[in-house]
Amino acid sequence: MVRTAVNEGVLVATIDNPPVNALSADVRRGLVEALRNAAADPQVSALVITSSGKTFIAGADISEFGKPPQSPTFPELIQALEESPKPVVAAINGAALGGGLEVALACHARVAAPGAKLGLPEVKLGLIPGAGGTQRLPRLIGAATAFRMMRDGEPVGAAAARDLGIVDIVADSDLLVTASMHAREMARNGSRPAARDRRDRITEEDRAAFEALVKETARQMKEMPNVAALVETVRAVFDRAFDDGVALEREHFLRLIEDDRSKALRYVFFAERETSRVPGLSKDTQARPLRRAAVVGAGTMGGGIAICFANAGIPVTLIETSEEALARGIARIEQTYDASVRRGTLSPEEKQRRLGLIAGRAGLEAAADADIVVEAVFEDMAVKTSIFGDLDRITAPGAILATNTSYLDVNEIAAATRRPEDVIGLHFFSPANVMRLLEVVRAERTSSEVVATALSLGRALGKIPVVVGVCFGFVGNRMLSKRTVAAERLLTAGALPHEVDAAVTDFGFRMGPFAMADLAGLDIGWRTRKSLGQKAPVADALCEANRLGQKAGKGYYVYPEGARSGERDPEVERLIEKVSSELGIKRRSFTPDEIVERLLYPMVNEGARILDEGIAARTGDIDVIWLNGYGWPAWRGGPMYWADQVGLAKIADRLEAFAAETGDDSLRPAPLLRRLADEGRTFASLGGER
Ligand code: T1G
Repeated sequence: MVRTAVNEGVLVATIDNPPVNALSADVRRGLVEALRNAAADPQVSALVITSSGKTFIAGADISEFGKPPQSPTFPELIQALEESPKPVVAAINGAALGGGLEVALACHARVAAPGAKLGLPEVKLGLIPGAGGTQRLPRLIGAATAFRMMRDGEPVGAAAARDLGIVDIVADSDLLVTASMHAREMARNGSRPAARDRRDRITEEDRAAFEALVKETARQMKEMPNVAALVETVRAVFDRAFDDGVALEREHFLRLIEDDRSKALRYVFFAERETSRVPGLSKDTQARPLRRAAVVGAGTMGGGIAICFANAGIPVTLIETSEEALARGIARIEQTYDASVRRGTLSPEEKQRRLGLIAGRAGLEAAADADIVVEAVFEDMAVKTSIFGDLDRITAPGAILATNTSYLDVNEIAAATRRPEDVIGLHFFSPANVMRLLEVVRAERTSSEVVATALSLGRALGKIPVVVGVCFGFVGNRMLSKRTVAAERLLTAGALPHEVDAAVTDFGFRMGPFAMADLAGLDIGWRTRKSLGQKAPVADALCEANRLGQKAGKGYYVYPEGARSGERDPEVERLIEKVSSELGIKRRSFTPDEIVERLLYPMVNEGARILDEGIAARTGDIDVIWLNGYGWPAWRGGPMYWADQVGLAKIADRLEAFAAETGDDSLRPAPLLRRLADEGRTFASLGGER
């Protein structure tokens, strides 16, 4: 766990705890022992702490949270570092995050490799730094700058860390040599500066800047208790002694560790990484090299997908049927990049470089040299099967043929080719260059190598790829369709759009279902319902009245010229009441809690069916899909995690009541949900079991 070696009077302690050198109890023990040995060894004048691998220290071992703390605790390690009678230098060879950076801050100097990243991301886990970071970092770089780093949880690079005052030296040559030389120099001049003693950055100007940032943070403080705690703890830098500040930090940290939001966010952290474990797919399955891609269809989705490839540095041919359609698609891509340049998140040079990776062509023959083709034309099976038949003929053997369909049968598409083993679904979410979720739809004949290639590609594109099976709507849209039916039913039963949307945004979503429908356009759902012979009386009536959403200036809401969001429209409310009357429904009011139950329990029920059918490998995958594709609030963990907190027995009983009340048998508890409820179990208790 911690290897030590003495070299010319410097004891080098190297942490070796793969995969990311998390600060487990063993590592903490090894470091305290190295400090003790160094103090007792007259041949040792100083210490250097470093790690093996590409990460310095990824922080505390998150999997240890909630378990009884093991000695030495984190604070004991920090104290041993700072009080070491011999100077201790951190040689930061890679990411120093959370407790990893706090260890470095407790050292007397910090030397970083050029590619190192340093940050305190605890806020993303619903926590605050818990090993002195909220007190030491402000003393090194000022409270305002430190607060922003901790509030946003984003790391900084080595050079920026030096400019801020976190790092003393960026070692352009050998990190260990540089760090050891610095340690010897400190030993020679008896220097052991401690961050805790610094006061020069804590000024009235800094306090003003800090308080201004706090004002900007009001919404986050209201929504997340850890952000409020962070404000109070950093403010202590101005008003309290160091040890009091550390005590306050510790008090908040220990309370937040038990907070339900933090537990959910820690669950999400592991669930997002668990998705890469695909049943039946060996970790050693080699991905195919993808040197060039092609995207068929330069519409909103196709253009967004082409941007994903270009952003990842993969040359991509964007294919349309005509030069005019192509020109429109390329123009839309340029507009997207121009917006990033305007926001300052992309340099003009980088924009040009990425545009240079996108070659627009008319005609499918242009896909001939692609290692992977992603089809993103409209949702018509005849069109898709024709395109795949052509691509099968045009592309080289071994080229992967992917469809971006959001609900059609990928097996049927694969059957249109002579290479079903090379056909897969890559379901991007709109806007494709923004949304992190990628549903990787594994068809019956898709080979393991193609699945492995899709997973590797998804990560290269900066996505979270989740493997799902073939069914109507796969996982996300299949569950969404249940919420959509439930939302429509609430309208005819007595609720109004703004009441439903308010209940959903109060639950934690950024947008409610009706505002979302107006944004996406009501005609998409209308076309799908018509193709399936389904009815949604209110939504159909709105479409028939040409109320197609924001693009039409009105949908469930009305959008006055230039308005930033929709406003209630009495005309819509009269239309809804008329539909209820025609259906013979006596309208009644619904509480926000009832609205949430009626919308989300049917989704959870569908998730249970999806699990039972093997369309998703585990409950965590379903949660990751909803967190990254549909805006489920991360601090609630995802629909299946949330259902476990509500209690499956309660959900099953309420679903029985909904089914009886509506006569809709599909609302009856799915067999798996019923079984778990009767056994007093949770979805989480399933593990890999189905
Ligand atoms: N604890 C336990 N396991 C961890 C871990 C951690 N801190 N970080 C990563 N892992 C596991 C992860 O689950 C995965 O496992 C494997 O390592 C590779 O991770 C007191 C309280 C470091 C940038 O929030 O950001 O310190 O799936 O796929 O893409 O104030 O991991 O292989 O079995 O992400 O190369 C604060 C979390 C903790 C940093 C590397 N630290 N980690 O990214 O690998 S709280 C963090 C990361 C804390 C103190 C507080 C990233 C990474 P498996 P990976 P990667």
